[in-house]
Amino acid sequence: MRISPAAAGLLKERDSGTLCKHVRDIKTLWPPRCVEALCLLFTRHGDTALWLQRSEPMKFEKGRGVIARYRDFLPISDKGPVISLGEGDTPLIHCPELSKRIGRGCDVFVKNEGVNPTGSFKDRGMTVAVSKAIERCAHVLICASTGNTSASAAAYAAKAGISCAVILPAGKIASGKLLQAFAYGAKIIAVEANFDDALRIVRELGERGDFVIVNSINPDRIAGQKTAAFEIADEIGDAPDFHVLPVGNAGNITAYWAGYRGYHSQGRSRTLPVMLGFQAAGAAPIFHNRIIEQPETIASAIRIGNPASWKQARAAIGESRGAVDVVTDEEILAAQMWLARHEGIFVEPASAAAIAGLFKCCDENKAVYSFRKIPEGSRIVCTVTGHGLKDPDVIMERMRELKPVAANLDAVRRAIEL
Ligand code: AN7
Repeated sequence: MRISPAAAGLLKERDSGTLCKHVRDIKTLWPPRCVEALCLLFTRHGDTALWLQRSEPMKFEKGRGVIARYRDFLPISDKGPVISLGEGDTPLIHCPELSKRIGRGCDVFVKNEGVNPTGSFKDRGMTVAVSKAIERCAHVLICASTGNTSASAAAYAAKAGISCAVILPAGKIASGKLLQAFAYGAKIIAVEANFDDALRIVRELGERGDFVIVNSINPDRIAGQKTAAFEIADEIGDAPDFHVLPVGNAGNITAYWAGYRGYHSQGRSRTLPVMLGFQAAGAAPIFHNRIIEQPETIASAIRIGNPASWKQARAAIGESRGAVDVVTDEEILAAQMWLARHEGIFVEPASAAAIAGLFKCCDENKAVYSFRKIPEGSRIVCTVTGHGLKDPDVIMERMRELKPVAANLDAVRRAIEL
């Protein structure tokens, strides 16, 4: 039987534990429920070595992921397993055209979370949640999702070699995200309900102890998502003056605020940003301060009527003297196209809510929070949360049908029309 030196080392270390000696019946050990049981199995079944190898230290420096970079700030011990796909370290892009819209010498940066391994910000929290789940000997992950959480959970479960069930509102998931969950091998369950009902079912299943919930009600998810704030502060050299982002289940705004506060309290940054969250007009429970029974928006990722981190989001907004506001579906789609065509950043509609929100802040009459009187030279960061290719359907409908032209220079020149 061939095993890597790292796996052998881990095995030796764990095998000295007392549990192994007490486990007798091999049948009760499969699927393995704890690392010690795995060690015992390992001695009889060579293939379990594969599982142990997953915990090997990363072989290359680049793209090692957020746990390797920020372990000291995360609930991950030195010896804990790390399940990573190289998430994080996403570009903070200076956007001159967006900056011009604000004026007053302000700088707008877009934190492009769409370039994470599964194309959304969820991977930051998922690497921590799944690593901790493995440490606690989980063997099935479960989540409710509007799409991105399910894609991310499915990918990290695949990397960890465990199962994943995703509970989705039927017919309301963007095609790219559903496709991802399927490709990564998750068990997909579509329910005749919205996200809020799906999350309620998941909470109940989680209470029975058979599943580890990897929605953002799992604090390990929030812990991992804080790393986006760390990256921004590390890159700018301080927190930005304003942070603009879309809000759905409100985990991300909670995590960013916790991240900025954590860095501030440790003296790693001198300032704290004003947090500005944007909900879709038809799915804006925090803005209206009431549960929305039937949320509706083209931005299916944030089609949420009863956010799990509602209170924490309110605290983030209150403590940072920020605001929550709404943007319409029309504003969202216009912002999505604008960002793609002026800055070369193609994001999904939910992410474009942040950009639509930024535009709204420039309009003193409509905005809850106006940028008209902000200090000159302010630094504004907008998080765009997911890649545009995940949700191609709306844009596809708008594209004119492509009619082939003859394969000669004249015909092609005429077709270019420039
Ligand atoms: C692209 O995948 O809730 O306010 O189940 O996919 O932290 O919920 C997705 C949310 C923004 C809102 N942008 O973030 C899910 C899910 C995109 C998203 C949000 C989501 P939170």
